[in-house]
Amino acid sequence: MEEEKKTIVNENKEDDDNLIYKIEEVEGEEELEKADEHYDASNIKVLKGLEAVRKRPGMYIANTGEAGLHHLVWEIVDNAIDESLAGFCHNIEVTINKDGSISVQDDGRGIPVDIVADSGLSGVETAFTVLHAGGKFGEGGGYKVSGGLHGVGASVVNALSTWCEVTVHKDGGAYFVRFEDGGHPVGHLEKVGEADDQGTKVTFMPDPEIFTETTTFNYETIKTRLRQTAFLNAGVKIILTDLRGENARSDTFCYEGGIKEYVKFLNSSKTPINANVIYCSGAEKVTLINGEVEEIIAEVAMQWTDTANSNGVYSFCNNILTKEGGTHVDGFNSALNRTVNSHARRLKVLGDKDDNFVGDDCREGLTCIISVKHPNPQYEGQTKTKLGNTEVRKVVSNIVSKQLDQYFLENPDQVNLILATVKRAANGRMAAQKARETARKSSLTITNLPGKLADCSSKDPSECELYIVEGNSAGGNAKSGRDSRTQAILPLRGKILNVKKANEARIYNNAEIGNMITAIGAGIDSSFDVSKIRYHKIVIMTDADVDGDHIRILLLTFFYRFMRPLLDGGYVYIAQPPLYKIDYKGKPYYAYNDEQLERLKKALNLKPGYPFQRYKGLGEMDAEQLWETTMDPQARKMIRITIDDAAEADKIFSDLMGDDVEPRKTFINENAKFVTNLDI
Ligand code: 28G
Repeated sequence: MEEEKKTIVNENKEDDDNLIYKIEEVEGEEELEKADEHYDASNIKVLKGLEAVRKRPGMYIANTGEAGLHHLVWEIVDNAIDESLAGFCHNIEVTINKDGSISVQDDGRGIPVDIVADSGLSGVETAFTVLHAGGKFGEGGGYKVSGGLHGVGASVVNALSTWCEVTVHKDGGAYFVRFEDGGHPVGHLEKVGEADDQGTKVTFMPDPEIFTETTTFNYETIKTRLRQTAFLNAGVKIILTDLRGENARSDTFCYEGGIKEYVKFLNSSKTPINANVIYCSGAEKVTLINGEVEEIIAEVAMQWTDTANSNGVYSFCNNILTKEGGTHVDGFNSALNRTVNSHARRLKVLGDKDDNFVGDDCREGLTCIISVKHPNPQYEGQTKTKLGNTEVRKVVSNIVSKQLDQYFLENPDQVNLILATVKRAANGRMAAQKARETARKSSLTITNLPGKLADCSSKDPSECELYIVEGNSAGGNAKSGRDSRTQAILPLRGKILNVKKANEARIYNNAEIGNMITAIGAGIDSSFDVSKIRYHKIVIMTDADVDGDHIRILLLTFFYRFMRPLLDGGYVYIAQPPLYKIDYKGKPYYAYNDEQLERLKKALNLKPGYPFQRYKGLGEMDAEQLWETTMDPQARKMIRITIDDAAEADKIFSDLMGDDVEPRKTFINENAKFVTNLDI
């Protein structure tokens, strides 16, 4: 058997370059030898499959940009995590190699090396060449991470790599196979030696023909994801190492406390209400209508803080972030409401005549991780990130109801603190509602925009821009310098309210914020409707100094907490005024950073000591300069703010809002994950 197959592959290899092409021709031929028919047919299918992946990578990974590139890594790491969920892998090492390839190694059982009947190939080759071969991995009661949104298996990674090598240590042997040019095997899986340990190692080089934007792995991106993976899989040790560049970097993640530690981490710069993270967990077997029995594991970790925010609940199914929530979140919410209200009644925090607390009240300041493991998850929603399995709702709600109730009974001090927070939230909500109603009434009679706003004449939001400008004088210059057809200017006087600390009613009554809400014109908080925004670019323009940084953070925090869809939709930008100006032969030259300044000096051939101006604030530029350097859509540079990962973003904000000045300063420059550079 083995020998026959080798012959065929070697034959094909003679014309390796055109292997796929050649095989398409072969497909029509019916003269194939009987014995090889089965193998050849599946080989054709395999290579056609891999070719399909290369033709339309977008069907298998998010995109062919940086996100898609990193999906390859998640894909392989997820397979190692599956092996750890099965109980056999405890250590995972991820190494970015000097040549730019990446290796993932686990100490699991090793991918099977025996021949798989269906494909006639070894388990390893099957996994790396047959599309969706991964789909079977979960059979037999395992929990599969892959199979989620982009869980498409090792074969997709292989198809999108210039080369890929797999080493397996298993049952005393060391086995090796290499693939090239999008998944073509170079020979077969071979026993290359002995081994006294077990595990799998995969190394691959992403194909620059596919990933045309970049093939450079981002250490921070991988680090954040692996840390999250370690939090979600208690006890698994994940080591990330970067061998590129001068100094090797390395981070190790291992959390015995799992999601409990995740909550602690997310709250590390917030002030907790309940000192210890509350943890509920359990597993339930559910019999489906078709008689199948599935076991669902659920865990929830929660801690309230004094930070005003009711969106701190993050949910996962099989380690995949379920951004749109789903039945596990519904189950949690109903249990939380029931339990909080029943204890509020018992402890007379709610009187007989009072209405129940609503969901937002109960979640005020709450940071919560919900993690379920399900053998057969169904995803729904616009982005397929909403868990749909109805049986999960009851499982989570039962576990949380029972265990949170118990905790509240056993910890009277904690429950009182939590209920006080919930009550404060309810009071704030009611006051805010009143303030909102008053605001609505007055805005019904006067459809006036704020007096300070210099609006643009176009009424087409897609071409309109709102510049929020620090200080009245810069605001004046921006107003004279702008393109008044599409650019509106709203000057801000001094500092705006720190919304992290202010309560909601105060926010509605704050003049600067009120101006912003009316100018943007889409409401606020739960009534915010992004389809109504009057400008598709909201540009924050502040000085390049500490005060400017601070105002920018306050504005971003405000958007984050009260107009989140603005950030989700990528409508928020940061203007980039130049830092330096050199006057040379009667013409101004601008530089936006130190590196550019040096390049400019060289390009102009300036003698050392040639004078240049360092802009301290926007006010130092006249209207024309401000237009030329910072506002002219043809010439300006802006940074678009995006939120990749809400949990991380909230943490970043909390860090920034803390008392340290340093993290704020480095925010824009160093948080590449949070801020993506965009030339416009
Ligand atoms: C290092 C990077 C990525 C993996 C395993 C281990 C097994 C396995 C993987 O089996 C095939 C099909 C259904 C059982 C399972 C080994 C059972 C016994 C495994 C990885 C076999 C898949 N021995 N480790 N796949 N199933 N690590 N790491 O990919 O029937 S994938």
